[in-house]
Amino acid sequence: MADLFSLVGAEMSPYSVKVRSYFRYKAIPHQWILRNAESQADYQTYAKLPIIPLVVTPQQNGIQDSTPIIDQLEKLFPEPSVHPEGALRFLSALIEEFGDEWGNKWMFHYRWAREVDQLASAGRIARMQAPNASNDVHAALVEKIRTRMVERVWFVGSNEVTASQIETGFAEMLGMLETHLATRPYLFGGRPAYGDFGLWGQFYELWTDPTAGSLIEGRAPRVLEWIQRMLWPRADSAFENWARLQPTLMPILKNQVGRQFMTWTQANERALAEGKEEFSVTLGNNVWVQKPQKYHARALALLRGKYADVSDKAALDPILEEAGCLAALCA
Ligand SMILES: N[C@@H](CCC(=O)N[C@@H](CS)C(=O)NCC(=O)O)C(=O)O
Repeated sequence: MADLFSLVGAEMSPYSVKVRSYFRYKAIPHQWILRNAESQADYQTYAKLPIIPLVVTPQQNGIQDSTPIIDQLEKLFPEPSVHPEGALRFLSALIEEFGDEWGNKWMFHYRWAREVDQLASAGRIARMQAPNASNDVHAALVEKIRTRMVERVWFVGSNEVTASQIETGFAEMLGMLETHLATRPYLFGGRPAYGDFGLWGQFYELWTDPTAGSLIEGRAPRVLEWIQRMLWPRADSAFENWARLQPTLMPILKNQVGRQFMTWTQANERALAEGKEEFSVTLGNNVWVQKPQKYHARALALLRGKYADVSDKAALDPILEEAGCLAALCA
């Protein structure tokens, strides 16, 4: 047991399942520990932030935040690498960040916007927290969780103004991803890349909820296969090159990552710098309104660091420029 990593997380946490999928891909010996009252003492010993997932190494060090967790593990377990070569390596990191941050808006919105999803999700969380509760206690817990989470949905920017934009954006992404995955098992070809893990964590959760799950199952069979494949990812063949990926990946980079996420990112950053309570930004043809997200600044700094570390940007910059992503990275 001494060589085991512990992964404290929850089935309904996109960042937890993202890291679990990575552990499985790398065949890293680990135990999955459900975050609940029973694991509380261990969790408190190693967690510095009140979030999951938490990874505890065999040397008893706690690591948090799924992106740095994977970065650290990738150094210890470099094969098979999750990083494609050249410009694709950064594009994969960009999609990872997009999944974590923008994909989380779809996920959180769909989970808590409608009654059918609220009840299904609060019910699952309540059973996870208190599996032995009587029916009455369970019902009260469901209501408590539902009320608390619905109140928090504004946090990711889901509100009356943005709800339809989030849903339209998700439908567009689903269509583009379906096309992209029609000829390949993973985002960058025959094996999972860093970007797959970030985007997949959110898609997996969307799939397990009633409304988004039915959209995926009804409209996007290739995406569904990818979601199921990524539960136990495998290296089937090599990564593809940009020439092959470009026709169906560039539309995703342009319409989703550049036009929406990176534009939003810059506006969020400005709003934080100006100490604003709320900000608005034009994304495509719509005006988006929300309170700034503090946490995002750290993730953006990390992404900019990765961009700065790319030694030869000759192939990368024209792609980022065309996708509308360059300005936010060079700021
Ligand atoms: N950026 C972090 C985000 C982690 C996160 O937000 N986790 C959520 C669950 S998915 C959490 O623990 N939230 C606090 C809570 O639920 O009390 C990561 O990638 O690990």
